[in-house]
Amino acid sequence: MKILALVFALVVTAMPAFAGTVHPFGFPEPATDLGEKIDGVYTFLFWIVFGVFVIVEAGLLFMIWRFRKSRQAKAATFSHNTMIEVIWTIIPSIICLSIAWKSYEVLAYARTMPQKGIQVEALAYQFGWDFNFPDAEFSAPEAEGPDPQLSIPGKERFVKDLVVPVNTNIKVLVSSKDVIHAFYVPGLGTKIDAIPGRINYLWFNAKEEGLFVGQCAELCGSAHGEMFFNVKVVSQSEWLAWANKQRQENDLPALTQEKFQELL
Ligand SMILES: [Cu+2]
Repeated sequence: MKILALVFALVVTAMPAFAGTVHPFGFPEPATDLGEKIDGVYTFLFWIVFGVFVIVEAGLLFMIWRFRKSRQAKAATFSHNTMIEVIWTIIPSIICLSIAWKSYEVLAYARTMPQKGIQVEALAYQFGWDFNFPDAEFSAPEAEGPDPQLSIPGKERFVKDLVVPVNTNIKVLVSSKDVIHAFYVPGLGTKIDAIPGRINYLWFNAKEEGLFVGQCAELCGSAHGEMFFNVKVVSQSEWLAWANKQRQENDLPALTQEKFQELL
C-alpha cells in the first residue's frame, strides 16, 4: 500500500509539470480531415483498451482479495465451462470486427484519390527530397537560407519547402531514387513509404495555412535523421504567385487564374 501511495503522490505532484507543454496527452490538432479521422481511430481504440484494462484489473484485484489465503480459499478443479468460452469468444470477436470496421473506413478514405486536385511528385533520395509539379511544369526550388525552425546552434539546416494552396486537394505521388524512405507529415496526418521503382500515393487537403514539418520516417542511412522538409500551406493567390515565380525561372508563361482553376 505504501508503494501505491508513493506512486500516486508522484503522479499528482508531476501533473503541474505538464501544464503548458505542447499536448502532453494526445496529438497536435491535425490540419486535415484525414488527420482527424486517424485520431478518431486512435481515440476509439484507446477507450476499448481502457475499458478492457479496467475490467481485467478490477477482476484481478477482486480475485486476489476474495480468494486470499487467510480466507482458506480452495482452488476449483473444473477444466471447462461452455458458457464462459462462448462469452470470451464472442466479445473479443465483436471488438476485433468493430476495430476493423473503423480502420478500413479511414483506410478507404485515405486511399481513394480525389478526381481533382494539384498533383505533386515527391521523390526521395539519400538524403533529401525533390518536389515536382508535373501539371504546372516546375519543381520546388532549393532552400534560400537556413531553416529558422529546424536549425540549431552550430548546425544550420537547409530544408526544401513544398508549397501548396489551402483548401485544395493535393495528390502526392511518392517514389524514391535509391533506397526506401517515407513521406511523413504528422501535422497533416500523412505517411507513406517511398519505394524505388514503385509509385505510392496519398492525398490531403489542408484546412488551415501554416508550416508543417515533414521528415523521412524509414531508416535510410547515415543522414536519415536530417531528411526534413516543410509543407508550407498558403492561400491560393500566394501559391499562384509562388508557382509563377518558379515558372518564370523556367521561361514559362505565367499561369492565369483560369488555368489555375483547371488544375484544382
Ligand atoms: Cu530517408
